[in-house]
Amino acid sequence: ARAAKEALGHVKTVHASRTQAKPDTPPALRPAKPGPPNRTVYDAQGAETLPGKLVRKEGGAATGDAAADEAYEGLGHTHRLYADVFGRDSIDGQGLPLDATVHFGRLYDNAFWDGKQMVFGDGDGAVFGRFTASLSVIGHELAHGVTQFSAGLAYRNQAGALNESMSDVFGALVEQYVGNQSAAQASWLIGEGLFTPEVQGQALRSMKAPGTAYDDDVLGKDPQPDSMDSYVRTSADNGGVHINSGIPNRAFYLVAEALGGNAWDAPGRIWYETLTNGSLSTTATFTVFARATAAAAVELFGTDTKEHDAVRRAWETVKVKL
Ligand code: ASN
Ligand code: ZN
Repeated sequence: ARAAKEALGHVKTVHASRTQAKPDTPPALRPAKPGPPNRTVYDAQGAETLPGKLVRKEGGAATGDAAADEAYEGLGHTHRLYADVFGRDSIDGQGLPLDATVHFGRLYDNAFWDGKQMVFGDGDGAVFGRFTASLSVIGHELAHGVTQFSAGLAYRNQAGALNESMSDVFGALVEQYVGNQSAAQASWLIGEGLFTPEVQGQALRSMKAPGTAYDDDVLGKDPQPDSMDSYVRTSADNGGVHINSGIPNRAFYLVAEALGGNAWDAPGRIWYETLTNGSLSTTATFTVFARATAAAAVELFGTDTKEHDAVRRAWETVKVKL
């Protein structure tokens, strides 16, 4: 039960016209078109040594092992979201190989990014099943790598909750993109399908309604706040990074709800721009981040546009001062 609880705690494109006087962007400054992914999946075979035994490389046949094949496919889907929608080539924007290890440890109730690769446990079978079963979890872990190579948000206090929220946002977007779900159709759940039938709960977290994802005898009630009124001040979990992420998660959901359509379009572009344009400091607070999303909305869509309004209103609803 304690291990399970810990898991919850963690658990412009410019078209140059021919007649334009301005010269094209010089080749050295032009971002390279994203290439295909370069995935490698390893099997730790129940040990906690990384990376483990290589079981599938890019282009290799399915292994027949569900965890290994889910990891391979999930990394591919996530790479495709960044490439197709945001023009980003992998975790570092430069085609970084995607490495993942499955069957990490025994009855291991978690998944993580270790600074270099993704790692997935099998779950204890009582509370959690295998962590590769949820595409939003695979997208969440890969997004930790993207954050590391972009804004570099520190993993503590509000910056840490923003780091966690970035992973939930892009984890949710991968699932929606692959399922071709609009913001209105999406579940906005992170880690759906991870709990065994023994657990009273639908997922690790809900971005739409933070604090309602589960309520169980073993796990207790989902502790996520849905506005600054219930912000949790704690020294546990690096200052409650997996708890307070509920606040920026809901802000993203509210932007997507207000704008309708697909969340990876305008909302995703605004958040991606904020994360990657170099304007955030590594210790950004919720207010600093909120202002940066408003600035990104203005930059991409213009002042007082519906996108700019949706962003301002969302932060107002979750009571983050702009
Ligand atoms: N599943 C957690 C996460 O990626 C693991 C952790 O907190 N290190 O946030
Ligand atoms: Zn995380």
